[in-house]
Amino acid sequence: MSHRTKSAKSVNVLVLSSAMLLAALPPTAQAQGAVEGRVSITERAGEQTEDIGNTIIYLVRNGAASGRLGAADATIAMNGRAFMPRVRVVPVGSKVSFPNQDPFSHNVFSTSPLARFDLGLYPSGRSRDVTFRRAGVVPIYCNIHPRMTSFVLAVATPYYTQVGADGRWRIPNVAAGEYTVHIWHERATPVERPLTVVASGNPAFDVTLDARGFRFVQHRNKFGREYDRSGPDRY
Ligand SMILES: [Cu+2]
Repeated sequence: MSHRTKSAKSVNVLVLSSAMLLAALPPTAQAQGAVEGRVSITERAGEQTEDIGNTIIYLVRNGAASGRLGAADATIAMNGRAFMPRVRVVPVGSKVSFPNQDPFSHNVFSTSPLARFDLGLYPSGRSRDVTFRRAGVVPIYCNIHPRMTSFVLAVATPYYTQVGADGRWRIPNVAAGEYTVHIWHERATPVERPLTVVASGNPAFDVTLDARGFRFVQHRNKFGREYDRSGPDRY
């Protein structure tokens, strides 16, 4: 028994010394840095940005396969005839659940070629889910309520975030290297910029998106037709 305790102790000491050794070494290929910045949107004259928090930022490493991504399951609730939140970013392979928190039924569907699905009509308190297996932006709707819209961005990288209500964002622990930064907002032209990430002292990465070309277009229902309350194909 005492012998066991002793060997466990010496293993601990060994682990500790290697950790100290690593800490003393200069930055290597394992170096990681934080990247942060601020997003703003150029709007048409007289219009103000109220949805900057729906902006997604993700970093894709140049010339490298994304490797195995850990799934990060997420939730988009249906509440008050809206998808909450409106925008979610998840790594490819993640499952997104759609719980119905309203006292009446909703439908959830997408006609996107990246993830075509129809979860059917389900009542209050029920939840159904979709696993997003391909990278890209998937618009999601309800076949009963034409104003209900959400977007899932499935990304092939572990480095992503959604910006705050003040437009600020930060992604910690990014492996040093060459990246392409992608900035997405539903009303703006998507932006891609190169970025070199170093272990410390990355300069602020500020971007202004352009939403002046945006025009709202009502999406079609899951049958590819206009929403019609009196029609026979509501769900
Ligand atoms: Cu609905």
